Amino acid sequence: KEPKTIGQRGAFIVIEGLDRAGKTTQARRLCDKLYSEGHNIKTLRFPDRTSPIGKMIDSYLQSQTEMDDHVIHLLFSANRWEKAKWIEETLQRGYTIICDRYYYSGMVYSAAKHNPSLSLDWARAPDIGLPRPDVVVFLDLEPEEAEKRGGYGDEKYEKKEMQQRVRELFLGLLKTDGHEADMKVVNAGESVDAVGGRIVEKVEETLKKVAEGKSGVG
Ligand code: T5A
Ligand code: NA
Repeated sequence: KEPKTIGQRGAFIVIEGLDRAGKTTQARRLCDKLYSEGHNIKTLRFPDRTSPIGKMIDSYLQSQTEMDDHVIHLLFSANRWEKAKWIEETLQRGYTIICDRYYYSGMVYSAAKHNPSLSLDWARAPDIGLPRPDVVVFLDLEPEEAEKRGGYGDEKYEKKEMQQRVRELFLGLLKTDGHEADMKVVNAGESVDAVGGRIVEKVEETLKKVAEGKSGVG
């Protein structure tokens, strides 16, 4: 069918949050909703575990491979750069992209390790120049609540102390000027429907801005 947004670029929507905050669940719901309204949609997730770099990341996250903190950080970033051109082109073709995690996760998870030579600024550097989102929805959840959800504890970073530091760093990004996109916080502790409704509110504001040519990024 004809794109609803023909002649106009799509919006770049990023869903961020702690492990188990419901990012994948909500990204899928949002995709279905926007698609049913006639938008052209593509989805993306990071890490993309399908590429050769993604396979190295997967092996690290499953504790099958050990890596220096800087090395794994740069692989996560490279994994995004692998998709950068595709993101630009897809937006230009009028598709809205819904992306499950992006460089915000990249920065905060690495900086949360408290490695003295891996500051938040160092962590940000390799991602400079990647396509900028029009909106970032941050799903905020108490690590205690996250722990109660299915599957928690299987992967490398799924430990309460780490998640607590990650949350503090995410919330810190909200107060930092110049960290690009408009970051919107949604309480992820409510029901799937309630959280979904809040996300749609935020995203509709952004879609309107993009349609009016008023979103400065993307
Ligand atoms: N990472 C990632 C980095 O260190 N650097 C980087 O640059 C990047 C991109 C893997 C790890 O990699 C790190 C961060 C991570 O530690 P991942 O592949 O995104 O990243 O992780 P996953 O394990 O796939 O996903 P998450 O654990 O983050 O889960 P989601 O997607 O937030 O949550 P979801 O939707 O799968 O839901 C989890 C469970 O909760 C339930 C769901 O049914 C499911 O069982 N649930 C709810 N329960 C109650 N109420 C709600 N509102 C619920 N919503 C979902
Ligand atoms: Na996920």
